[in-house]
Amino acid sequence: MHRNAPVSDPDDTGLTVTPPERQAAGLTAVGVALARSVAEMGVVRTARTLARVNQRHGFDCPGCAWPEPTGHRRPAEFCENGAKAVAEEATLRTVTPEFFAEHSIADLATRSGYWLGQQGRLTHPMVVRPGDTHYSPISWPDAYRLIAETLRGLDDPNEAVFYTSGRTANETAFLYQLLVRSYGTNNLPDCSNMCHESSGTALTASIGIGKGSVTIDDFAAADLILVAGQNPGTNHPRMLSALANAKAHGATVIAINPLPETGLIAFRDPQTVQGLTSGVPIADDFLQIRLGGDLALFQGLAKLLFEAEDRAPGTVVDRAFVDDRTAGFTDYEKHMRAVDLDEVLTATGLSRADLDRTAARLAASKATIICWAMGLTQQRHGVATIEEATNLLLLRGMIGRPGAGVCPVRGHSNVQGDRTMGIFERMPESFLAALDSEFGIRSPRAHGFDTVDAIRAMRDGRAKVFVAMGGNFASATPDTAATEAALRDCELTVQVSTKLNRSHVVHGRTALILPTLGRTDLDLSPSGTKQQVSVEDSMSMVHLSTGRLRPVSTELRSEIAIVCELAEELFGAGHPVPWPAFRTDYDRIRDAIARVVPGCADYNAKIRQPNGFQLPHPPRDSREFRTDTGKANFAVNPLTWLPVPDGRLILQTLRSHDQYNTTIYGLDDRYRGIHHGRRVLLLHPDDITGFGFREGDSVDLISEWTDGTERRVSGFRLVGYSTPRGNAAAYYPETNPLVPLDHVADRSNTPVSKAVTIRLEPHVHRV
Ligand SMILES: Nc1nc2c(c(=O)[nH]1)N[C@H]1C(S)=C(S)[C@@H](COP(=O)(O)OP(=O)(O)OC[C@H]3O[C@@H](n4cnc5c(=O)[nH]c(N)nc54)[C@H](O)[C@@H]3O)O[C@H]1N2
Ligand SMILES: Nc1nc2c(c(=O)[nH]1)N[C@H]1C(S)=C(S)[C@@H](COP(=O)(O)OP(=O)(O)OC[C@H]3O[C@@H](n4cnc5c(=O)[nH]c(N)nc54)[C@H](O)[C@@H]3O)O[C@H]1N2
Ligand code: SF4
Ligand SMILES: [Mo]
Repeated sequence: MHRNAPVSDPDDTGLTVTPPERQAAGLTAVGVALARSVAEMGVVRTARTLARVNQRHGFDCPGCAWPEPTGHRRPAEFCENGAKAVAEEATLRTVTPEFFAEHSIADLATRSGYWLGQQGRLTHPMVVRPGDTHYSPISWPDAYRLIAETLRGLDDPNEAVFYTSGRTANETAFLYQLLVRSYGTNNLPDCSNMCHESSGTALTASIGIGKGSVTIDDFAAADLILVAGQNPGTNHPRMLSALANAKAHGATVIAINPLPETGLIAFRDPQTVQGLTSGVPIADDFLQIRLGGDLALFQGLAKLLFEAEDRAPGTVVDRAFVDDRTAGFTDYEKHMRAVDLDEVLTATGLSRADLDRTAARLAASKATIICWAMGLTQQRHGVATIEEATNLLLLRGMIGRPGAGVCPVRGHSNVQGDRTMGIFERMPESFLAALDSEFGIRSPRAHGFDTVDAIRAMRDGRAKVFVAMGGNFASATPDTAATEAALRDCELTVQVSTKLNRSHVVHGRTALILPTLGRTDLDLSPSGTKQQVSVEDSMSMVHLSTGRLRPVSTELRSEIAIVCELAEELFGAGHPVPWPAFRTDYDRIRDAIARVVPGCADYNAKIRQPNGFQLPHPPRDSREFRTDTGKANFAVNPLTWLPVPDGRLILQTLRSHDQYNTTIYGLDDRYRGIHHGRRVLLLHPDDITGFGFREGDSVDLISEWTDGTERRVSGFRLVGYSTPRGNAAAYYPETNPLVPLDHVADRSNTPVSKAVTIRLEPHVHRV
């Protein structure tokens, strides 16, 4: 039982700080990956498992959504963090009923997320009822009955909320939304609401589809690649190989980031002999921008592009494309020409030379890609910022041609697929109508709750049942105190999970843990055949994934089985959806997907092609834009940025190299030189002294909100770091208590986790 798992919680007393590393990956990364894997699963299981990551007959890496190469696959198609994600799931440590008998919920509630995750895989369905101090085992049928009875007892189906985290495969996602809509609600919040929702909102308005327009092959064909608000060395490590390859083909790469992230500065590809010894500098240029300054940057660059067009008419603006395929250009041009460049310099903290150099590169490039992630989306003006990035590309006709386009780099490995399959509180009428006609149900039409609205509804007593298909809602969401109170107020909370986390110990009056198979686990049908699932990556490639490891417990059920069995209990015999058939043969689910989900015709055959298949994307495929105007829309936005209030700091909350969202693999952030601890605040050295502190001092961070309320987290060590003045950085989820629930992005309702106004106070040690 839970071999090698920590018995006591680590603290930060051993925290040390060294200079940030200059190069990402290389031999150290290989060593770290292997050591972690062997510790969790032993030598034999490690060898078997890692050999199958991202291979054609293997399983899709449960790490990020970066795509696999379409051509030749190397024997090791994974990165250090992919190996960590696999080891975390394939661990042989277990959390059994005996574990829950030993540890009361009150005890578990005092443990860190790191400790909880390190205990191992959940093995049995568990329940806690009002008055219980411990979780105790429950049979699967009793668990389903409990959920079904509670759901049937609600006054209105809209009093239930069904969350999804982005690891869920397409088949599960399709059935889960079908269950939820058959039950009668569109309350389908997901992790995307906290992640790339701003990208989806902006791209849908601008180009008519909320997904990226480039493929992995476009990288090799690009002249210029902008990487804005993203830390690929840690969060999408194999993207560095794609960038290195692009450079080998002559591309220029510009990093736009408040922090000099290690992987972007230099990268050693552990897959090549040369990469083990020498590094390739990835970024040709680094624009050290102020937090929230990107909208101003993109507008400033647009102004300079119009001035370049004046100097050499017909060379910068792609007139044919603009006239034929876009709407709103005249207003956009007028607005951009009026942009005040001095304000842009203040907003971005960049120099005029930075702007001129970048504009010249944009004007000269024949194929430009703009990549981005959370640095752009988790801003109050995130949607407008992404619209401005898109405007810049449209102006140059840089969409739907080789080597060019928009590239929102997705987080969770199947977050994009889940949305395609209907996990969205506002699916379009065409999808709902197709679903209804396929199954003979009547889906509700009223929009449901997204993540932030779901928390508000639970807080206000409008939602009483919370079901989560994966994820860690209690830790991942903003305003931890408010969210935890909202969850505790629920009549029932249900977590379908692989690993123990905070959301199991912050629960409703009755709570269930339903342990499930992960991506790496063997999933056998009742007749003994290997079941396969499918996923979609960040570039709309859909392919199969097959788990092969023997599950750590015979009690684990697949997510699909759990959804089907719950539906059978909830709806009884005679429901028009063939739940039992879906449960035994996943091909049947895919046949239904083929008839309901746009672009999925012939799904079963197409996912069995060697690379799977690519979903249609009208702007990419044929420069068609299915927007309200039938053309690509130039958006016009006011110049918005983030001044730093006097005596205050703007805090961004981000990931260390040793975590996957709320799953903490270890306490090191190697590339940034932080070791054995996570409670650090990275700050410009002059700000540390300016506020009267010294490096290494311990401080409390207090966020201030417009309604006068304050939120505090304690005991963070000050680390001098290269970041713009007034801009600080600290790890999530430790800092989530600071993000007010109402601090959300305009139009996408995404929590603004990259711009929280804080002040510092010396930390007073309580005796
Ligand atoms: N190993 C690992 N891989 C992961 C994850 C993980 O936790 N661990 N999480 C997955 C998920 S769900 C996601 S969404 C992605 C997240 O991938 P990222 O978006 O790379 O994740 P963050 O750590 O939030 O980093 C945000 C980056 O944006 C920069 N930034 C912050 N604010 C601004 C700004 O205003 N302007 C600009 N230009 N830059 C800014 C930060 O300095 C940082 O480099 O990664 C996925 N992959
Ligand atoms: N302050 C701040 N907050 C943020 C962010 C930020 O940058 N700053 N980032 C946001 C982003 S981008 C995201 S995506 C969210 C992440 O939010 P979530 O997706 O909710 O959180 P994760 O930490 O990825 O969830 C981890 C848990 O998922 C479960 N799990 C893992 N694999 C499986 C599986 O195969 N099946 C099932 N059923 N369960 C599984 C395990 O129990 C594990 O503990 O957090 C958001 N919150
Ligand atoms: S880049 Fe992402 S998907 Fe690829 S191996 Fe690494 S973590 Fe897994
Ligand atoms: Mo994410």
